[in-house]
Amino acid sequence: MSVDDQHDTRFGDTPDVDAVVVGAGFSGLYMLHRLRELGLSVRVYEKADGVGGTWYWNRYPGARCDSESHIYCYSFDEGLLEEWEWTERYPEQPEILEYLQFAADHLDLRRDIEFETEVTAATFDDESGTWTVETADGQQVTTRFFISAVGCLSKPFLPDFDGLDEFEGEWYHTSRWPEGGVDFADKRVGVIGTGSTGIQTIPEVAERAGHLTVFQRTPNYAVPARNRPLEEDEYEEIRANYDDIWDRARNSRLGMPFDSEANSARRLSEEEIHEILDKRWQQGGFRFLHAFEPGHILSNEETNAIISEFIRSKIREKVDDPETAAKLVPTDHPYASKRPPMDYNDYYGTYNRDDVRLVDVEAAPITEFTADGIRTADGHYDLDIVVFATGFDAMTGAILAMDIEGRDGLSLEEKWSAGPRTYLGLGTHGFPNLFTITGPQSPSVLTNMPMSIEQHVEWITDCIEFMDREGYDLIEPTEEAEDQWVSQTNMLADQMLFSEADSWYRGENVPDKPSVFTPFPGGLEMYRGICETVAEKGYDGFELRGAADAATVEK
Ligand code: N01
Repeated sequence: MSVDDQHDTRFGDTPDVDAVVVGAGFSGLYMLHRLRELGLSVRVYEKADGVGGTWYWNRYPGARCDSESHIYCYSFDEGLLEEWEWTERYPEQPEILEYLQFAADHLDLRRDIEFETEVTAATFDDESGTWTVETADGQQVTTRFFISAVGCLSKPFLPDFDGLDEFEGEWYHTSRWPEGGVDFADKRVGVIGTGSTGIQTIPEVAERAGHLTVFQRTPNYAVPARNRPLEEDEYEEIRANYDDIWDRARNSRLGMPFDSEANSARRLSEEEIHEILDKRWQQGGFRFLHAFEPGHILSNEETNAIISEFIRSKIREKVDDPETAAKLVPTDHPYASKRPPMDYNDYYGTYNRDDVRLVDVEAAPITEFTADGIRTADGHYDLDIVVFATGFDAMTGAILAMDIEGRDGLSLEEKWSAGPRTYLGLGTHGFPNLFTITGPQSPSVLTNMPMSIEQHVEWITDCIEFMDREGYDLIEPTEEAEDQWVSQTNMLADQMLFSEADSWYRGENVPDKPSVFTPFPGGLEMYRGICETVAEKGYDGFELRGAADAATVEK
């Protein structure tokens, strides 16, 4: 099908395009590629002036991906795998951005992307069975499929501190970093936040600033990443084994091809467990989370307690001052019940520097910004620059930033007011032909993202192909299937340790956001199997409506 030969809707109207995709990061780019292969006309809208998504925006010093580079890329295209070569074990932001630019050129994607164009609204019209998508610059385009590729961590969260307007210094959110960088030389800098981002950036800022004050509310379990250059022969071996690597990654819980030393620690002595942990500590990164089967670590209190204590002892070893060490040791949540961060550049050792100070804002919260800095309940800190490493309105924030209206005027914001409700994280009842790539209640952020993205994009592509082949215009999850999926996601989460941490996984970092566990916690392998079965059964749990007679077929 070409732009001039588009699919008529069931009432004969021709939409402007077959599909609108929002976002030109990993998911939007691949979605565009696959839909074009199907012969659909596609328009991608991207707010930024270039491709990259997360990797366009997150330019803060130290920004790097915690997934290993050889699996943090597309697996579907031999040419991409052959022509691209990562330089380090973990890819740095500029290199990932360059990779996505390279992929966009390699697949000739840019001609269907409108940059610097923000989608503000999308409204479904039941009469014509089409969506009307609106952009901030006043465009209106009709489309058959409306596909969100906005990412899970793309709407920054900025706490509402009193007095920020009065602050006379500079301030930046890590995910809206100026392209030219920030000059920290001789400046008194404050960093708020010690999540994955804060832990990546704090050692880098400490290197550059005159003085650094870190405002920490909750300490975290940072595991050494053990980054290093990738050697040529190592890379050759990776290339030679890619089929096996992808096969193992796709059929794993976390979308990573790593083995565990043992499925469970249950029958092992504490000494044996420590031996394994020591070995995995040396390997670093997510290989540590694979010391035992990750599902076991994430659900077994006893094993998790041993691992948590193991990391605490490592933190105490690293930090010279016992009082500072005590503040840095997490005791309020189990390891990995929040997203486990990685330490690239001696994060804990950074607190041994004379020019770095740690302030516990759980004990004495930030009360306000002043013209000269930050006031907490027990003092004032003079600052020239403040860095907000305060995270995101995750999982739903960027989708709900668009005013999405489904059948009968139902707004998505209203529908999700008590937390997201989806079927498979791919769609939601009341919103026909809306697909959400790595949407809430899919594995997404609990996995190596490109693996989950590819699985979603391929499933959506197959689904659209099926619809066209069988003569269906509209697809929409049934309410029953959705209710069942939400219950299943919650039930699995309740069996794990996630409820023991206040985290963005549960929306708890954003005031007034409903506290609901949002990713699907059963793992990529289980999830993939469920999605495949749904498709094999003719899209079980979805309602399909046909072109000719608008007949409703419940599967
Ligand atoms: O955000 P976070 P992030 N006063 O929400 C603190 C991904 N990522 O940007 O823990 C004081 O984790 C907050 O404190 P607390 C990764 O999935 C990926 O670091 O809520 N402090 C916390 O310390 C990650 O999980 C890569 O008590 C306040 C911090 O700010 C996700 O992005 C690299 C506060 C926010 O931590 C988000 O990480 C980097 C307040 N009012 C990140 N409000 C890759 O590898 C918040 N905080 C791809």
